[in-house]
Amino acid sequence: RRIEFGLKEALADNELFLVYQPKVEIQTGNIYGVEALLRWKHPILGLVPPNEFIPIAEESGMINEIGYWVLHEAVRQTKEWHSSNLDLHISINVSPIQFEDPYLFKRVQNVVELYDLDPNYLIIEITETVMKNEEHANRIIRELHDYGVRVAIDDFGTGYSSLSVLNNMFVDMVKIDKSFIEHIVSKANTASLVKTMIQMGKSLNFSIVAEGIESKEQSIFLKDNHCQFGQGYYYSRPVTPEKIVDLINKKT
Ligand code: G
Ligand code: G
Ligand code: MN
Ligand code: NA
Repeated sequence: RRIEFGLKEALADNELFLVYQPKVEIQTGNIYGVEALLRWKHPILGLVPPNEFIPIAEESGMINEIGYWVLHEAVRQTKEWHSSNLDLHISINVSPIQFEDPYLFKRVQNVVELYDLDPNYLIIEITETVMKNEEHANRIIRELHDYGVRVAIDDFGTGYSSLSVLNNMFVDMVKIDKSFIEHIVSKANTASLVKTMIQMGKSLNFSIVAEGIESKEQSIFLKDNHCQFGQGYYYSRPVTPEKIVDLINKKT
């Protein structure tokens, strides 16, 4: 297919780039870190959305190579921010295919050491899908966790994993899917569900990130209910690294 063909050149021709969405401490509004989100600017097709090319990269196996490019680039950028005294944490999305790689931990460790990043600044985002192979997932999560890299469960609530997954695994962060946040102000049952998830985070000892916050009302609800972190267009869309610096300087 046309996109698949182009994707092979995308890496070599520098057509891939990352944008970064702030992750905010809800109580203070301070930017705690950023999530790296992949973009592809095709020379003819223009900007191809990740929802179109990531599935193709996964089917063709190219996601591994692309995934390591993302890891390198995001860690490199984070070190650049650190050298200008911007103390940001970095979150990276890892595809379930990449997660199957038995050497994933080693590869992550290599990149962290190459750029001399404190591993505590790196957060790996995975979806509930990876729990299908529970033993393998557990081993990798444990290795990352022991090394100091944190693991977040992305899009939580949309998969089929049970609460026991969160209880038995070394998961450090849970991101409540935006389909829930969308209705926290308008639907009472969604509001209680989200409150329960926040409580659960407190008792099981992982932080909660609310995704897809688009309104002030939603942010107030989450603040009142002691949710720790938030992301969404209300705070900022994904932006260039330069824009991240501007956003932080404007705040201080
Ligand atoms: O910005 P948004 O349109 O950025 O992202 C769409 C989807 O693509 C999301 O599900 C997001 O997790 C996924 N995505 C964005 N960047 C990456 C990446 O670097 N690797 C993987 N595996 N998925 C990504
Ligand atoms: O699957 P994951 O959570 O990694 O991807 C995040 C996706 O959500 C990206 O496509 C990102 O651009 C998008 N996103 C971030 N904030 C908002 C928001 O406030 N509203 C909506 N609709 N999408 C958002
Ligand atoms: Mn994510
Ligand atoms: Na998500």
